[in-house]
Amino acid sequence: MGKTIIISNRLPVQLQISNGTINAIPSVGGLATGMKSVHSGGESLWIGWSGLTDEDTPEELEDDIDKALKEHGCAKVKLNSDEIDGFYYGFSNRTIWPLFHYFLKYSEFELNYWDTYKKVNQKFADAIIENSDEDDTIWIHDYQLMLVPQMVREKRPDTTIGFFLHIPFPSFEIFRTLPWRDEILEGLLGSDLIGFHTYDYERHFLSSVRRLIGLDVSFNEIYLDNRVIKVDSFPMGIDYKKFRDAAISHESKSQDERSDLQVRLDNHKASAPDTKLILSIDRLDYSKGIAKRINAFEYFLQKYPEYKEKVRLIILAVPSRSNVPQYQLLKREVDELVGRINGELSTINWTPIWYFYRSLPFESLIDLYTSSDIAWLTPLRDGMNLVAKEYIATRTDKSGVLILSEMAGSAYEMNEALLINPNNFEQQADTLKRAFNMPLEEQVSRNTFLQKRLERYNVEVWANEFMNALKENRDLGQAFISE
Ligand code: ADQ
Repeated sequence: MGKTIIISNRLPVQLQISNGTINAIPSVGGLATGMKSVHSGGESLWIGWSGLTDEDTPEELEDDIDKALKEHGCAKVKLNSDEIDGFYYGFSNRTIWPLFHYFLKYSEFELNYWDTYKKVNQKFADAIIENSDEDDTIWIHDYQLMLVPQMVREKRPDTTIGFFLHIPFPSFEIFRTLPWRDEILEGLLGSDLIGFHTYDYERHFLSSVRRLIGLDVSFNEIYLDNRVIKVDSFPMGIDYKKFRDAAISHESKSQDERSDLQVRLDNHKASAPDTKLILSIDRLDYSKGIAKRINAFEYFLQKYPEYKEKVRLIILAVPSRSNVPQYQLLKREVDELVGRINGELSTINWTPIWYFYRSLPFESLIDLYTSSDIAWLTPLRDGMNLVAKEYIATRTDKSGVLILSEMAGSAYEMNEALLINPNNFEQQADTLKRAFNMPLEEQVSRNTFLQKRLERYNVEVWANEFMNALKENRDLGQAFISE
């Protein structure tokens, strides 16, 4: 049996060169965090972009770069800065990302972006062919690489190929606006199995396949050129044990071992025991609804002024795609909102919002998860949202309230959370009040169900289920051909 080849735009480590030394920095983001535990456990090779453009890579360091990547079980696809601009910042993040998150007005239909996307997808497909054998199983990830399955299929008609989309697949009415809609569907249909986080995304995809390219679809199977392509939903889990264990060891830390952030959080608790901490963590992305959340927080304090000095909102926004204008605008908007609200409402003893715009180490994430009474996550659209699951996993005493947007894929599996519509400020203000006053027994009861589910359906189970379904479908497909 061959190896598993994982392919994604970014590798689980990003390389940086400073003073001739190569540093490997762990990648942040849902895909990297989730798949890392799958990759480190098994026989696999991960192919992707290293984070260095050709222009940033001195020729004499090429071999050292390959060696550094090999240590992490990785191989690189080389990209120059024009390719990164057109493929990543362009088609992936200025066309597909906004469109698939229902931000139609942000989506740019630029022929140049599309041409570079095709060219770079071909580079990824070539790297797969170069680094794999016929009997390997290929698992391609996410919206940056939707043409790759068919490009590999053309060269390796019998190879087993799976594809997983980490973001929503939009409804037919949205998807049909894309000028290259047929090509994207045909690219994906090179796979044997196409996975989505939720049944709705799966349904939207099947409906587009049926209505746009008129293929024969039966239930969740598509018949094409003597092949059966299976479409299914696999809601992604987290490395539950990793978060749980980190929270347990966090509790046993002595005073001296506590991080500066934890000391600050502890001091806050000690000086204002009645004040509750509300946490929000996201990449700084318009799909995550950060600006709306801050406005809703202000509305909450207007509607229920008795909570002034009783709550503090911590916003951790991780810098993301800062070359794209919409992200720069959002950064400015969030900076201004936080400044205005803190300026207007702060008192000697109280700053309503603590705002961090940076990527924090894993330990600091745990400090924040374990110290916050409420997690408030309000994406306007989100494929899954792993932060919601990570917060629950770290609540070792089962206390804590999760307020979660219904527009996140994770809401389908997290019914015991307080689910809200992020556009409804009235409902959010009332839900924050409810969370603030929720009796401990109710918190424990809700989190017991949530934790059990997260522990059972962790990221390893998720990956295994996908891989098993892929192999099963391959066998089924072969039986279909020989009939
Ligand atoms: P993302 O949009 O990146 O992922 P999310 O699922 O919330 O969103 O994952 C973020 C990840 O980054 C979490 O695992 C979190 O721990 C980590 N992280 C956040 N802030 C951090 C920080 N400051 N420092 C270090 N790590 C941090 C995309 C889709 C999601 C989908 C995932 C997985 O947009 O909808 O859930 O892929 O499929």
